[in-house]
Amino acid sequence: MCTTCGCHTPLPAMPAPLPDTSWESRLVHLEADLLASNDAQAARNRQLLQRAGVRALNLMSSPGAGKTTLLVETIRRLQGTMPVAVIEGDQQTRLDAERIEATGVPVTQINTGKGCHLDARMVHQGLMQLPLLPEGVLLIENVGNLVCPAAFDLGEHHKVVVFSVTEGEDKPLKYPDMFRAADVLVLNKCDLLPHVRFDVSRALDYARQIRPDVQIFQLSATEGSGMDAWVDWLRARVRA
Ligand SMILES: Nc1nc2c(ncn2[C@@H]2O[C@H](COP(=O)(O)OP(=O)(O)O)[C@@H](O)[C@H]2O)c(=O)[nH]1
Ligand SMILES: [Mg+2]
Repeated sequence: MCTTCGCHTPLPAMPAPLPDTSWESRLVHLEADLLASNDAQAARNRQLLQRAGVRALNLMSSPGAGKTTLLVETIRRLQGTMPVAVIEGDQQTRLDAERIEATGVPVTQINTGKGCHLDARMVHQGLMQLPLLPEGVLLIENVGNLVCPAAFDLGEHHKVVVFSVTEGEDKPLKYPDMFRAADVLVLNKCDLLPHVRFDVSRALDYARQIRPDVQIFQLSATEGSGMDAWVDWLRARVRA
């Protein structure tokens, strides 16, 4: 029935709705395509690592939480016991790669330019430049950022969030995607606890609210406390 005057004139068939071509909708599709293509490359990376017998860790944090320091100290403890290789991600410079080079292990630096995270394609390029030796570990340092790196699978076996005591307890609640994605949390700079207002149990409660099964290490990369437990865990994961 006609909805205007109430007569019984059959209404013309409604035209099919036009496809939603708004920029918001196109953006959502683009993002979904981008993540799907990233996931496909990440699966290929994972296969490559699996075949080579290499366990990969993706270290993420805000800038300055201590990822490179933790890597250098971890490498010092692992050297001579297993092959180690490193992919360094930063927007600019080779500064972190140089710090790793000084330890003597193979490293490749990826500069993302305007990009705020590593993606699986970049990591694949890095893999092509590194020796991947059986029963070894690949350590990937992501770009310092608590947001975007959480969304990009790189083909790693573990995502590690490095969270330092100078950042405030509330970061797990403010950046839940990152703290949900990471299966391992390293609470770094614990040597500074006497000097900063940071409630460790509250911070860890927040982290567990976001991810109840998160594996936690409390340490100081510079002073060395807590490093043994972290390195033992890493060794066990590589042997597993
Ligand atoms: N006191 C203290 N400082 C640390 C610790 N780990 C790293 N730092 C310092 O934090 C700063 C940033 O470290 P860096 O490893 O470059 O952080 P990244 O940006 O996450 O790679 C440097 O000045 C480090 O010396 C730690 O355990 N304790
Ligand atoms: Mg760094």
